[in-house]
Amino acid sequence: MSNATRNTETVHRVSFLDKDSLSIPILKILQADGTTYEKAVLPVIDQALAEKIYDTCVFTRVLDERMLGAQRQGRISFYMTCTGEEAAVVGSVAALDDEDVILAQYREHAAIRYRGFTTEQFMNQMFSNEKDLGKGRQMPIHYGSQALNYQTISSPLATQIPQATGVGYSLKMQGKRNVAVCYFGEGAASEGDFHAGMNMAAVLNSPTIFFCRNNGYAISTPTSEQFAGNGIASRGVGYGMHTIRVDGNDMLAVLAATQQARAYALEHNAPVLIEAMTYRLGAHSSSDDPSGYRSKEEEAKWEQHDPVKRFKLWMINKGWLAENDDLAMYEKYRQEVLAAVKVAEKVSTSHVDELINDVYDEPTPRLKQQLTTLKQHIKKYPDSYPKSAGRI
Ligand SMILES: Cc1ncc(C[n+]2csc(CCOP(=O)(O)OP(=O)(O)O)c2C)c(N)n1
Ligand SMILES: [Mg+2]
Repeated sequence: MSNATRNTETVHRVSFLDKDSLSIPILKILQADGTTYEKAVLPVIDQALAEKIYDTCVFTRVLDERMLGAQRQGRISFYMTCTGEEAAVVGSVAALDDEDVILAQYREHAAIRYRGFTTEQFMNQMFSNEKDLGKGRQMPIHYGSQALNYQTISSPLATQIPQATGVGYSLKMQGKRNVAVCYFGEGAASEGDFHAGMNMAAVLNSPTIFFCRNNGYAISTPTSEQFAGNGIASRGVGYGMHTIRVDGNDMLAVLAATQQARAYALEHNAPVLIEAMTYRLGAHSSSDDPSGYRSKEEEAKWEQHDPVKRFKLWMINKGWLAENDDLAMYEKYRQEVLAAVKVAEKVSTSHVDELINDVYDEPTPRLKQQLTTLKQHIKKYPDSYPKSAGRI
């Protein structure tokens, strides 16, 4: 046959497939009480790795709590939390090599932290000051770091998906033993870019891990109103991709799936799709109020599945952590974040000329014109802009 259909089975009466024709199991390793399922095959993990994972979770919880507070106080303009999804993000990044290139959506700051992004770097970005690696030109939470192989977050949904396909392909062409890793939400998977990127990756054999955080919502839209199919995993199979669905609140399941996905992607020069089933415990962003579209009972149910608590119990069972060991960690990070806020909010913004630098090799005439207009505007309304922006 000239097309690429695989099976040659024929039937002689009409018989349709439906979404339940494909049964997709969920990988679960860790139980609610911190013990593992009897027949579970554990990921590769030692005490040092477990401690790094837990430390990243604690930092992320503290950062989210404090920075949402800072947003409420008017100190930063916007914030998004990862609360409830820490196992999906940290469990996956912990399976990677530091040279694997991450292209994230926006709720994966725990991953850049895991790679070594400092508290000061977080603050410089969120306060849009001149020390920010992006020179303060992006909204808060749009982190990026060339040194950490973490491409800068971009607000338009799903743009990172075809880009990740290209990054994975280029890593292969360069002969590197590394993969691209693309994080996205189930909502972003409704964009055309998702389909283009997935299909290209499968056809062109791009070693890319597509990691979907299926957290139940795209802002206020529940998954039941987003798609009628069997989640996102069914699409991976449709594109001819190695695919797995995991309990996204189970640190060990996510770690195991991502370790094996990475090994497979490298060995076969092929993409893998991981669908992590989780729940966005917080609001979509600091601009959102979930009470308008979901019940407190639903949230309370998911609070019972706290991924950080479950992993902590496992560490206690292993004898790698004692019940109250983390109190000091939480306190240390609270102090650290608070101190970093106080420093970063006093650092001046970049010179306004930086707005158009390194966008193109040379600023285009149109950009130069827009900058001139902006400077005139700032001169006219100096009180509406930070003093440092007025250095023109
Ligand atoms: C192209 C585009 N359309 C709409 C938006 C507005 N928007 C920002 S986040 C979001 C929801 C995305 O949901 P999901 O991908 O599930 O990620 P989650 O927020 O649940 O982590 C929407 C609609 C956008 N940023 N870009
Ligand atoms: Mg979502």
